[in-house]
Amino acid sequence: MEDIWQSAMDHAVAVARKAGQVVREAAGVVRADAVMVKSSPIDLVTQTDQQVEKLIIGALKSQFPTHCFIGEESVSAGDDCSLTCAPTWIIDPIDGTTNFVHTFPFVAVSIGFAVDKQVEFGVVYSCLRDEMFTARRGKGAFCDGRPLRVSPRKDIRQAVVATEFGSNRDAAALDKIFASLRRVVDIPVHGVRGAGSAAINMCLVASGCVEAYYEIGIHVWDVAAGSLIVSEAGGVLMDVQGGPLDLMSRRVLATNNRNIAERLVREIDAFSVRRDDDHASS
Ligand code: LIP
Repeated sequence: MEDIWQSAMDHAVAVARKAGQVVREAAGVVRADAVMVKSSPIDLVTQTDQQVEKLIIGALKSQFPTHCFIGEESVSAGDDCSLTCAPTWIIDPIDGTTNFVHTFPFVAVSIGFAVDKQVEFGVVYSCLRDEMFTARRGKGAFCDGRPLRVSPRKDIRQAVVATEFGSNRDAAALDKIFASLRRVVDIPVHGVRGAGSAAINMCLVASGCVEAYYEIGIHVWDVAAGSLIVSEAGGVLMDVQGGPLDLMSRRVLATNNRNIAERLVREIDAFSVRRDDDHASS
């Protein structure tokens, strides 16, 4: 089994690099009329997202025709979004589409691979900055081959916390997002930041640049790869109300240690969003 997944990971890294080159070349030349919207006016998608997802899935399927695939744009187009025990590739062709449209430099190709619902390896290619983040279960996390380690800071008052406003503009959700933010700022922490890409926020936790990242409203393709990069760098993953991270719940809390995670759980005003695998109302 070991060798099979290692060669799959090597292939994923090569595919992510190729996909990232396409994204990099397209960034900065996105025409305003080529930007479309999905669930809300600030949930953006471009032809590059769709083209790059086809490129990634095509390249992976040619080597692994029997595997399952969950891709952001394929799910948007009506494909099933269920995580079963089967080997499953979880793909976000452009994590940070708004950044891509505006050439804000945090844009990632994210490829996670899960077996038995457990992420075996994760690849996040920060393509505008040309940084390749990788992790394999039990074998550590790396950026361009350098080992990653989370921040050693223990005191939340010395922490930088990353979070995002997401694309939900429902008034009740916004109230909770701002209430949480106010409480976190008021701890007080050293600062609050947001890269505009869940995958890159998680790589920032893994790299020790920020102590924590939380968000409600992300999708499994935003965080599958990044979750393993955080845990393999020594970090902690939780639900925003405590308890284990559920990749399909659309809620994530990633931190450098358990104390900071538990403190943030106390400050976050959590709310539920429709799960990625909720087929009842689709
Ligand atoms: C984005 C996430 C980000 C979130 C945005 C969006 P996309 O992913 O990475 O954390 O705040 O609303 O979901 O849509 O660019 O792949």
